[in-house]
Amino acid sequence: MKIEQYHIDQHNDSLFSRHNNQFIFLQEQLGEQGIHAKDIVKSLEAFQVAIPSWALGTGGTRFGRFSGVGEPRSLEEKIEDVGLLHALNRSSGSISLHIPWDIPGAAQPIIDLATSLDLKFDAVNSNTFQDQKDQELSYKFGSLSHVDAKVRKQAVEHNIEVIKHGVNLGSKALSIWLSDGSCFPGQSNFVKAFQNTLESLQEIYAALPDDWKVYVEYKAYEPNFYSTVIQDWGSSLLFCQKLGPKADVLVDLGHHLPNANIEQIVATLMMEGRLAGFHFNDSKYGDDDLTVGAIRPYQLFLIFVELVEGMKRANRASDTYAWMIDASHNVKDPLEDLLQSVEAILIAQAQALLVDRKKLEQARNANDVVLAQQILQNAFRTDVRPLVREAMRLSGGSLDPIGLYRHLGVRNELLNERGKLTVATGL
Ligand code: PSV
Ligand code: MN
Ligand code: MN
Repeated sequence: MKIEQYHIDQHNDSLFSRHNNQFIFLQEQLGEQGIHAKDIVKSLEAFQVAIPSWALGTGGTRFGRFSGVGEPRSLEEKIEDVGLLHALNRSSGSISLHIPWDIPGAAQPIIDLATSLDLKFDAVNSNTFQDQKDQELSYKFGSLSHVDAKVRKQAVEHNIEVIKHGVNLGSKALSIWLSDGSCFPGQSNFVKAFQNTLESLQEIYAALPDDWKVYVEYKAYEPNFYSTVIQDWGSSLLFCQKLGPKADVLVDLGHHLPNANIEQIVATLMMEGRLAGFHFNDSKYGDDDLTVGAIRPYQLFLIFVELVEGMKRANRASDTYAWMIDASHNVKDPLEDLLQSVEAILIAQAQALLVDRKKLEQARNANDVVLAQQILQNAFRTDVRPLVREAMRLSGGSLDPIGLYRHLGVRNELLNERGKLTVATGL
């Protein structure tokens, strides 16, 4: 299944007049406030969000997995699925692989396929949170932190292997998420677990090519429910500071304790120049991995207020950070779900770009709390969807990605090609 440009153009033609009216109206409204809609559209066009290979199949819960139809059966088909997303929204121009869920064979045909769909390879992810078939030593009691040096060595070697796969594909970063920790008080020596992990990470760090980065992801709990070795942004930052400039902190929205002020964490990490990027998702209770913006869109907006400010202060373009979706669940078509997530990210970014920073600073300096809140909420309450649509249209994408996806019967086509009982590899 391939979505051709003429499919997009024809569909856009039928929607253009309505869209254009909405865009021009909003452009005028923003113009009256001194905001240039076209500048925002340009920033949105440049913003690319990586798609994780493990989100292309229907996710599971620990109680069961109800697989969808036409799911990708191989890495090639996963790349094709991301190609469909990118054709529709022009904002999903890369794929993030999880190894060994994805084992690239010969690199060149994989690269050629990705290039033909205008895709790049984002960070590669290692996996030492599961035992694989034929694996010599078990990760049941940890990997990079394990009390046994032989297990740590095996986990380090796996990460180095993942770097090699990434180098072959043109990735530039390794993402590490450890499930290491303990389920019961007394089970683990916190200090030794930290030090073992640091030593292991140092070995991995030493194997990074010059132009590579390592992203250190933290998570407060799950699957270990008493302690995790890299439990929060402070621990992650500590590891990164000890490792060196190629290590930065990766923030996954779902990995915080309830009610954590994530936007403040983001501001602090950006102030220190140590934010690697994001795993976007949403949650009501824990690491729910729900569609981005589905539960707490205001929080997402507030995070983007800090991201936009931090990028400006550091004079760094958005493509120097790692933006990825890390969401997947069991009741939606995964491709439609990912389209919703990308749209939510662009909406939050557009809203954050509306914030009048000068006025906000003035209000803060005058301790005008009401005005400061108003400035943020006015931006948040603006319907910026015409800006997002315009950005997608101008970069060759669809004005209504999900509408076109349904209109073309993409899932049905995939069902015909791949069959009913396919099970995506991965989660
Ligand atoms: C763990 O919850 C996580 O957020 C990590 O990023 C993993 O790589 C990913 O989900 C898939 O398990
Ligand atoms: Mn994650
Ligand atoms: Mn997670």
